[in-house]
Amino acid sequence: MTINIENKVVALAGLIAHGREEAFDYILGENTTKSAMEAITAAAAMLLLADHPILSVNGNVAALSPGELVELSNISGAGLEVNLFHRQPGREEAIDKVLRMNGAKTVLGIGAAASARIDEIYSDRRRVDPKGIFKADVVFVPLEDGDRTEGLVKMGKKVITVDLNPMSRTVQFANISIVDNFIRVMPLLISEVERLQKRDKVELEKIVSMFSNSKVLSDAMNVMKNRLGKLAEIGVFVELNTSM
Ligand code: PTJ
Repeated sequence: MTINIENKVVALAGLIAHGREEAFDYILGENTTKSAMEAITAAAAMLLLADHPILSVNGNVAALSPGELVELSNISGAGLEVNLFHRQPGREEAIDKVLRMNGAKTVLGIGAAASARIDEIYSDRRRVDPKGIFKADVVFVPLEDGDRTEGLVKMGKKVITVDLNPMSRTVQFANISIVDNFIRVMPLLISEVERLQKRDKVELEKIVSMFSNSKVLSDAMNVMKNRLGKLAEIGVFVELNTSM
């Protein structure tokens, strides 16, 4: 599925978020960097260590990689919960349908099921499912707004995010930030979960404890800075791509 607003899966603001992503991906070089891969490995380990992991699904991620979200849920044991910033009528149901068409058996957070309230969050996202985000210890919140990430962290939850903007409040607050395009991240995250599935708890804990979010953010900014520096020197984008 592509990013369009006709079927209600993606909010109008989702188109703006998508445009921002394209700009950052251009600067990053449209590749998964070494430090993004480190973050993906740490995220896989954190999901496997969790007692109640939840994958939070918004309109953009449901449109971009629905099949991979269901696959990640199946192999990691994490629940799928629809949690929207823009709760226009019909959107939750449209996203529920997309996930079920891609094989999801259970989707949390739809309609009255989102009966719990998180006081630390001020947007519509505060309404969550008591069986899902409310009791989760680890929450995967890709393409997220900063307030919610901060709220979840304040509640003592571990937060994993995906965001191409290394300066967003979300990546600053999250425990593990993957600065990469969501569509590149999902297949890699699935294969890392598969690879680490048989490792023991001590080894997984070591991967998580060795991970530094600030180092990963600094690396992402350096990759962008260096690419822009090269581009400024050469002045021709085509040459930049072949010379790096
Ligand atoms: O479906 P809803 O109602 O829950 O709304 C979803 C959006 C994305 C509209 C909502 O969460 C929102 O407004 O988010 P923001 O504050 O625009 O933040 C989204 C972040 O995700 C921005 O920093 C974008 O650069 C980033 N982003 C967008 N698309 C991708 C991305 N990062 C990685 N991969 C992408 N494909």
